[in-house]
Amino acid sequence: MKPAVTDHIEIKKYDHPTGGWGSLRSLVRKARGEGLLLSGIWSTLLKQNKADGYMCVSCSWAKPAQPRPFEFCENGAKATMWDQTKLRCEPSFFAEHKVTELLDWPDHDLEKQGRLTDPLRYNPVSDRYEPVAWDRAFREIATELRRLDPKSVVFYTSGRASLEASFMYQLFARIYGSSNLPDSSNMCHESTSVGLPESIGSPVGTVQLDDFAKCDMMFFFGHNTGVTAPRLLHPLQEARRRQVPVFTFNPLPERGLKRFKNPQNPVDMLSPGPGTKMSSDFFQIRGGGDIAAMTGIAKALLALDDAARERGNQRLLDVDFITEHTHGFADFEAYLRAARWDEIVGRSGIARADLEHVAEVYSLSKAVIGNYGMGLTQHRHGTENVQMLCNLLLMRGNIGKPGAGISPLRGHSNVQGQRTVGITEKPELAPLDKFAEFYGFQPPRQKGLDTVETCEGVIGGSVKGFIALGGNFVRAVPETGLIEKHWRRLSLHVEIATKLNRSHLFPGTVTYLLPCLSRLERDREASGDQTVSVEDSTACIHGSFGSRPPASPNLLSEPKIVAELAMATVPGRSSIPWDQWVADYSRIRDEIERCYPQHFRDFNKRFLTPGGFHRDIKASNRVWETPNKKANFKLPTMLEANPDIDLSGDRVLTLITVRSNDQFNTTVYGYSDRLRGIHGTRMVLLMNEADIRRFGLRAGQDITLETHAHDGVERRVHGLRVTPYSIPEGNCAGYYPELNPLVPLWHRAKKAHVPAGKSVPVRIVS
Ligand SMILES: Nc1nc2c(c(=O)[nH]1)N[C@H]1C(S)=C(S)[C@@H](COP(=O)(O)OP(=O)(O)OC[C@H]3O[C@@H](n4cnc5c(=O)[nH]c(N)nc54)[C@H](O)[C@@H]3O)O[C@H]1N2
Ligand SMILES: Nc1nc2c(c(=O)[nH]1)N[C@H]1C(S)=C(S)[C@@H](COP(=O)(O)OP(=O)(O)OC[C@H]3O[C@@H](n4cnc5c(=O)[nH]c(N)nc54)[C@H](O)[C@@H]3O)O[C@H]1N2
Ligand SMILES: [Mo]
Repeated sequence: MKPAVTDHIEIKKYDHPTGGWGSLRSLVRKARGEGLLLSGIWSTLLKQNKADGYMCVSCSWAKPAQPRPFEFCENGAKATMWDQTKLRCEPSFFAEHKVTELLDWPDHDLEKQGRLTDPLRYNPVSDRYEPVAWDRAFREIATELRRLDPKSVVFYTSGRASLEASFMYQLFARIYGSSNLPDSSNMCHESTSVGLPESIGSPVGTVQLDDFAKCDMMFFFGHNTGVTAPRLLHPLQEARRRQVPVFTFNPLPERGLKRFKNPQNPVDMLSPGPGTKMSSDFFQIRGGGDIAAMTGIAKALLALDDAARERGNQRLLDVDFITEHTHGFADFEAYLRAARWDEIVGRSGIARADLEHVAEVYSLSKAVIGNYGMGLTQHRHGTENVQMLCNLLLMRGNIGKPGAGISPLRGHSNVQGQRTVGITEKPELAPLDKFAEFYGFQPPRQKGLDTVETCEGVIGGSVKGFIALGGNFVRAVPETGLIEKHWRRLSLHVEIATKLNRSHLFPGTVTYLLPCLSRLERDREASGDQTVSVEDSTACIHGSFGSRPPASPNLLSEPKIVAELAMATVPGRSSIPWDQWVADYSRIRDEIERCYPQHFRDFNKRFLTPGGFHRDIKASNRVWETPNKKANFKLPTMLEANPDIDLSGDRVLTLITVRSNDQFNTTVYGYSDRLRGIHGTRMVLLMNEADIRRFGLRAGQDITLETHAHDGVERRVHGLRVTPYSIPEGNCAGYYPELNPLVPLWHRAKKAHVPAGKSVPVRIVS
C-alpha cells in the first residue's frame, strides 16, 4: 500500500483553540471536496442530533433535550458530509480497477471514491468486483452458509448499525447456529464492559447529561475530547465557567482539553481571546501510568482522611457509603498504605505534590465525574485501569448521586446499544431463554468468538466464513500482516457497507460487497418511511429519521439485508416473520421491548422523546447488580498498565496509537491533523526531543519501526518521519490504523481481550 502522505507536508505548532474559525474553515473545505458546497447539506446539518432529525453517525456523545440551533461539531459535520458525498463508487469503477491494483491505494483514496451503489460479487478470474442481482447474492450466500459449520462462521458488527438492525442480525446468527458475534466494542470499551460489572454491576456508565451541570469536579483520563466527542466540550465549557476544576491526564497535550472556542457562540467566536481553558490542570502522564497516578491520588486522600480523623474533623472518605454499599475496602486500604511514593511517581511520571493537590481538591468536592477513553481501555491492564477509576470514585461515594459517576466515553454512535440488544459473543449477556420461547428455536449456548479470537481463528484456519455488518475489520484489528495473509483462505466473505475500504480487498472463495442505505437516508419499506433508534454514551435511547435521498436506487436498508439473508438461509427455522418486521420497524421495536422489558418499556411511545429516554441503569441508583450486591473495590495487580515491556533495549519505546482530527477510525477524511499541527502526512512518529537526541536521530528523518517482541514474527512499518513533540520520554505516538501492523495479536487486555494499542513495545531500526 502506498504510504498515507501528500506532496505538501507541514508540521508546525498549533496554538489556537479547538472549535473557532479553524473548525469552520475546515468544514467549508470538506463540503467542497464532497461536491456539497451548494447542496442541501447545510439544512440537513440543522437536523443533526435533534428529536425530529437524525442521530449523528460520528461519536456516541449524549444528545440534549434542548439542543442548540447547531447541535453538531466539526467532526460530526465531517462525518455527515463524508456519508452524504455526491461522489459514487459505481460498477464502472470496479470494471476499471482490479482488486489487486486497489490494494496499493491508501485508505483515504478507497473511501474517497464515494458511496457504493450496487451489490457486487468478486470474480476471481477477472480479479474484479462485478454487479450482481440482490436475490442471486442472497441465494448464493445462503447456499454457502448452509454448507459451512455454523461454528466456523463469524458475524461481526461495527458500532454504527441501529438497534433494529442489530437485534435482527444477532437473532439471525443464533438461529443459524452461531454465537460468534464480535463487535467493534471488543477493540474499544470491552475493558469497561468487563471491568464495570465486577465493580458496580453495570456494563455501562452511570452519568447522564444533567450530571455535568451539577458536578463540582471532573477527571479526564485518556480521552481526546476535542476530536472524538467534541460536543462534550459544551457542557465542559459550562462547567469551567462555574469554576469546576477539571483534572486531565494524558501523555499528549491534546488541544481540545486545553482551550476551546465555541463555534456556535458568536460572542466566543468574535472575541480575540484564546478561548476557554478546558482543563484546570493538565498532567502529562507516562503512557500506562494511570493505575500509579490513581493509586497516588487515593493514597494521598487516605492520608488527608487520617489527618482529619486525628483532628476530630469531618472524615474525607464517605464512610457511610463505604460501609453500606461497598465490599473490599479494607484490602484496598491496605494496598494503598503499602504503595510506595517513589514507585507511584516513577510509574506515572507525575510529581507527588501534584497528585496530592488533586487529592486535596477531590477531598473537598461533593460531586465528581470520572470520564475516560481509549487511554485507559487499550492496555494490557485496561480492565484494572477502569476498576481503579471506580475505586477512586467509590472512596467518596461518587457513584449513584446527582452530579457524580463513572463516564466511559463510548466510540461509535450505537456501539453501546448493540450490546444492549444482544450483539454479544457471551451467551450469559443475551436473554437466550426468551429468544427460544418467543421465536421457537434453540440458540447455541456456548461462548462465541470475540474479535481477537476471530483473528486467531482466521490465522489458524478454524474460521471459514465472515459476515460484516459495517466496519473495516481487517484494517482495524492488530497483526495486519498475518491477518491479510490468511484472510483469503475464507470460504465466504460478505461485507455490508456504505463505502469501499481495505477489508473489501481481501476476497475469500465466495465474496460479496452489499451496499446499504445510511441512516441519514430515507428508508421506505412496505408500510412507509421508517425510523430507527440508537443508544448514546449515557444510556439514552433516541429515534433517528433519515430524510436525505438514497445514494442510489439500488440500495437496501440494513434491516432489509439482514432479513433477506435470514429468509434465504434459515427459512422455517424460527417463527420470526422477517418480512413483516422489515415492513414496519415498529414491530422490531415491540420485539426488543418484549425481550428487554426492563430497559425498553413503551419503546415505540418513548423513543422520539427529545433528549431520548434513559435505560434503567441500576448502579445510577445505588442498586448493585454484582454477585454480592455491593459495589466492589478491586485491587490492581500492579502499578503498571503495560507489564512485560522491556524498555532497556537499544532504541526501544512504548508506542501509543491515536486518531487524528481528520479521521473517523479507519476512515481517513484527509491529511490535516490541525489540532496537532501535522499536515500532509500521517506517516509520523511523535517523539520526545531527548529520545531523538539519545538515539542519534534528527527531526524529519525517515525511519523504520519494528515491534520489540521476541516471538519470531517480523512486524515493521517503513517511512515514518521523526517528529519532535511534547510526549513523555520513553513514549512515542503515531496514527491508527497505519501502525496496526505493529500490534501483536497476543498484546491485549487480560480478560477483556482489547488489543493494547496504547502500549506497543517498538524499536527504531533505521
Ligand atoms: N473524530 C473522531 N471521533 C471519534 C472517532 C474517530 O476516529 N474520530 N472514533 C470513535 C471511537 S470508535 C472511539 S472508541 C472514540 C475514541 O476516542 P478517544 O479515546 O479519545 O481516542 P484515541 O485517539 O484512541 O485516544 C485517546 C487519548 O488517549 C491518550 N492516551 C494514550 N495512552 C494513554 C495512557 O496510557 N494514559 C492516558 N491517561 N492517556 C493515554 C492519547 O494521547 C489520546 O489523547 O472516539 C469516537 N469518536
Ligand atoms: N491500533 C489501534 N487499533 C484500533 C484502535 C486504536 O485506537 N488503535 N481503535 C479500535 C476501536 S476503538 C474501534 S471502535 C475499531 C473500529 O473498527 P471498525 O468499526 O470495524 O471500523 P470503522 O473504521 O469504524 O469502519 C468504517 C467502515 O464502515 C462502513 N460504514 C460506514 N457507515 C456505515 C453504515 O451506516 N452501515 C454499514 N453497514 N457500514 C458503514 C464503511 O464501509 C467504512 O469504510 O478499531 C480499533 N482498532
Ligand atoms: Mo471505538
